[in-house]
Amino acid sequence: MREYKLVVLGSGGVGKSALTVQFVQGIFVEKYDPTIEDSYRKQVEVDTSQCMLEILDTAGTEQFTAMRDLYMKNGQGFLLVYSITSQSSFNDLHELREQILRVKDSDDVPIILVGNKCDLEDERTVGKDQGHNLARQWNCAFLETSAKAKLNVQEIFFDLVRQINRRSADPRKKDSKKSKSRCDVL
Ligand SMILES: Nc1nc2c(ncn2[C@@H]2O[C@H](COP(=O)(O)OP(=O)(O)OP(=O)(O)O)[C@@H](O)[C@H]2O)c(=O)[nH]1
Ligand SMILES: [Mg+2]
Repeated sequence: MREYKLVVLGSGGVGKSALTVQFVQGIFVEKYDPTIEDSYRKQVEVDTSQCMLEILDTAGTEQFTAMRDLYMKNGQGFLLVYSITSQSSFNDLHELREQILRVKDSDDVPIILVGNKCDLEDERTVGKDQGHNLARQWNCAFLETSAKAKLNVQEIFFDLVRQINRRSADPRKKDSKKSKSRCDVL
């Protein structure tokens, strides 16, 4: 069975763990308990193929940057999560994406932009158009989700699996290293 290493990234409190636990266990975690690092395994069927997903739920807090390089290196697909109630969580994703592209040394990494907590419409500060625009700029997928209302939770994980499948099916995308000038190397 094919294995997929997925990494959930984003600022503290945006709902990375709630989305992961809702997907893996089908329950909504109401209590906020900041994560250090948790990993989950779940077998799912995507487009008639059995897949084993290994999901790394990371810490939103900044203390563990050395670890970040390592799990970015190992990860095959990335969920970049912000909360629609927090503009700063949206802004924080730029740096994370830069780090992913740098560590993977590629411009073409499976990524989905996730605007979580979309059940909290009254507290929204990040417009849906902002999410769409950023995804267009990054040339990546985008969905708004709610771990609480169980909206689009399965979709974001399945989308990443499909992105990874597409890349391995397309030989042109297999070696998409950034073109490096000699100056970069020296
Ligand atoms: N209303 C609402 N609350 C949510 C949603 N997702 C998460 N929460 C709540 O937001 C708080 C933080 O959620 P977590 O999943 O722990 O956040 P996190 O991103 O894992 O945070 P760190 O582990 O510190 O990085 C918790 O109280 C959750 O219950 C959602 O979709 N809607
Ligand atoms: Mg967490």
